[in-house]
Amino acid sequence: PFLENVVKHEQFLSGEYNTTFIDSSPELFIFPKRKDRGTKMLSYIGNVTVNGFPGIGKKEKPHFEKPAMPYVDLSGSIKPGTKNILDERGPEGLAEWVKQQKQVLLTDTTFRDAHQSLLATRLRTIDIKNIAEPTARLAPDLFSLEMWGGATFDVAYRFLKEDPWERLLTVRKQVPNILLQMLLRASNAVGYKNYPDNVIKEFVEKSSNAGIDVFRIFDSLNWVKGMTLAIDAVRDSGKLAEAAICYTGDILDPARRKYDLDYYKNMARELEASGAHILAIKDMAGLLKPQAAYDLVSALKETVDIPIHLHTHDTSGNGNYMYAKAAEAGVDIVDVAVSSMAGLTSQPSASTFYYALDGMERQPDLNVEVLEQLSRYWEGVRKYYQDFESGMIAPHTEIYQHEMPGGQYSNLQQQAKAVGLGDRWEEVKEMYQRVNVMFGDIVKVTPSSKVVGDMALYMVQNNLSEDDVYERGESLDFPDSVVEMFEGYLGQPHGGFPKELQRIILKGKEPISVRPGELLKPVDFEKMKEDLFQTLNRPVTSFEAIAHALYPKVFLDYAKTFEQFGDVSVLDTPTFFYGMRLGEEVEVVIEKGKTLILKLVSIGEPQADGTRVVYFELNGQPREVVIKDES
Ligand code: 3PY
Ligand code: ZN
Repeated sequence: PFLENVVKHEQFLSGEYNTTFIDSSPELFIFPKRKDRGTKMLSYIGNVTVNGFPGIGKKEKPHFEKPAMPYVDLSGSIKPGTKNILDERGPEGLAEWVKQQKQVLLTDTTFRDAHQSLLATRLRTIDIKNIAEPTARLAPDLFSLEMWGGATFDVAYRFLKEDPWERLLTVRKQVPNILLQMLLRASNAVGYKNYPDNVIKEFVEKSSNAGIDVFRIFDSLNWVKGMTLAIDAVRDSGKLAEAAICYTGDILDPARRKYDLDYYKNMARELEASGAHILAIKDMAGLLKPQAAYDLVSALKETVDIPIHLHTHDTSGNGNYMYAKAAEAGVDIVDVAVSSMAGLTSQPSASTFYYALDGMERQPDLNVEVLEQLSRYWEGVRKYYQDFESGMIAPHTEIYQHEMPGGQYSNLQQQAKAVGLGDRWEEVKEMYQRVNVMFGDIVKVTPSSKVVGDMALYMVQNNLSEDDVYERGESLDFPDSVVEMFEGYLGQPHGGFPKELQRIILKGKEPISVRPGELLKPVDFEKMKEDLFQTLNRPVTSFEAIAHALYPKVFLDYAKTFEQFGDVSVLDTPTFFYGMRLGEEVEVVIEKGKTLILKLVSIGEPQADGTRVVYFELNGQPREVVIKDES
């Protein structure tokens, strides 16, 4: 059916055939209906109803109100925005336009970092899709929507059983006017380790084809040498290369001189010289204090000519005060989220920032009532994800001590619980801080932050102190991630690794000092596609081949689940997480104009082989599925 779709596609018929239209034409992947689509969906629902959802467990489905949709007329044309400027003037022209704006511009992170940091990245495409066009119409003055990258890529496949590329294509279709932005971990792409150079290039090219306009590129050790390949790839794609400096330490603390103003100024100069169109200050843990922001932004404004985009997490509660000081110092763009998805480990609230700048000439230029309407929608949606909330309910100023990134806090807490350290969480946080000192005070952001977290867990679990590591290190089996980082496979930290510790951890292995990408064998994508064709018994797209190159097992597991349950991304979120109540009826739009009406009639008693028969009605017709009861 895929090839049938391709040869019927208008671009193929018009003779303009090239491979890129395949990747940017989602309709090619919509195949004629298979007869058993309904049964597959019922199998999924039956399974979640009987066995629960991973991370939630078996739980009675709560009653949720439908999220309030904003009032918006969907009939007229959509007001042009920054995406139109990019298309007309190119990346340099857009950067110039940014510098000319008097007001502070806003990036809305609700579709990515906000839920990565508040809801364990579990936000599903359907809840984004429903608000994407209203957002495009109501908030065309946003600089960008951060909606992809970071942890969203693997979490979509791994836990949500949906395709992240579909999310990107869908949002692009609904939002033609605002720049779409992603977070790219430089040579780690959207993963946790360095990948071969051709994987990074291919990933950037295809992400750009599918709709990304702004790539925020960072290296987890602030190693510029690890970033240039990604910057070049983005420039080659004609999109905006936003190169980030990860903010670490405290420039106001005279006792901590490793990351001082000169360090940041030098890195900014290097990134500008490497071809960045925009400079980002990525304050991933929310460590940047208001006066520090003023000093840093003022200094960087004098150092580089490109616009400055500031990112933070509001864990301490100081986020908006810090942004106001950055605005005074001339910051061009800041990252915010709609208020019901803002604050704490997420970004500062957009409307709070708006009101904070009332009476000031740099106040954002947008309709704040619209932000309230969008916030009401998200307030409703957020309730669907209540089982993924971190439990943090008030500001944590201890962040200034442990320096853990916003997106890591709840993850490491889960990791600690999984290894039986749930009741020693305070010790883990303290150890995280001590490990950082032992590692020589490094930048901590995905994936280096995970290495620090792994080592902290390892030390708490084995009751080890720093002295123990130095004295007994030769006989200790350190976590793989720690060994790999000290081997140089995440790149080189500022000032190098502590030599003695590196020797102990590597136990005689020689570290590398070159760019890991230079040593990694390129992926043969054509061969990979052929192999996948054999494994999956169907043609695979370039998008899928990249997913497989980045996450082979995660992707294949996803493909297997898709085979078993079909496309579950069309289910409403409560049904996806909790299944159905007895007697409940839900409507599922499986494609435009085609709706299934499902009713759960009864659940049979467990049988001798551990299965249960679950009885449904599908469009009024009885259907039953057999489910293995895992309890
Ligand atoms: C990510 O890499 O996912 C991050 O959000 C880092 O801050
Ligand atoms: Zn962040």
